[in-house]
Amino acid sequence: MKFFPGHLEQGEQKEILSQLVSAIDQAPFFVPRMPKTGKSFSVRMTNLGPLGWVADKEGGYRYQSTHPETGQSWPEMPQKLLQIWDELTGCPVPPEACLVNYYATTAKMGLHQDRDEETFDAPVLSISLGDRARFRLGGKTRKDKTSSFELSSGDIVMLDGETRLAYHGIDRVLPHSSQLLSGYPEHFPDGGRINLTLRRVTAYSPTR
Ligand code: MD6
Ligand code: FE
Repeated sequence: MKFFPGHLEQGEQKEILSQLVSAIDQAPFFVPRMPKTGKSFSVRMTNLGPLGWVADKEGGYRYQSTHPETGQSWPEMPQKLLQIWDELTGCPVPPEACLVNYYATTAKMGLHQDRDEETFDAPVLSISLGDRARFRLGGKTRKDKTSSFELSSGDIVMLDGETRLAYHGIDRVLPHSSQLLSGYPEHFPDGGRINLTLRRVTAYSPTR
């Protein structure tokens, strides 16, 4: 795991957020559902880039090139996000999916592994915007001990190498701990937190 606290300055956070708001108008948040039970996630999601992660009762967890409700392609991945990926991962290929998670005040995310990708060679890069949250990180099995730390707006976490398949989740969001989302009251009336995870989905051949 690599942790880059405060990696993004406030101006950069605002730039990414304004691009996200345009993207959300094109690809609105949807409510993901658990494959077997059909139970809703408390987090709302959308995606940027050629592929997006979706979850529903019928089709399970998967990547697809279109929004599950509008049927439209996902909005383009902003150049700024591609730059951050290049700079921090050193991965020879670009990310194909940027999953956008929106947490209103009481949303959380259970302990999970990110394992729906075809390759685990590339890291997953996670960018936090808005309210602070308690992030929990464990090991490769659900039984491994976990520890938690706080993520603030502008922080970046990279799950790579041994931690690429580590269990992780969000215990809770600290309501009103950031002002960043208050610039868009019609989109985020009660503030909240946005997390972006950049992923490589398809396999690639190593460059030497
Ligand atoms: C979140 N993050 O921070 C949820 N996944 O809201 C993730 O699920 C995550 O932070 C893969 C790698 C890093 C992450
Ligand atoms: Fe994850």
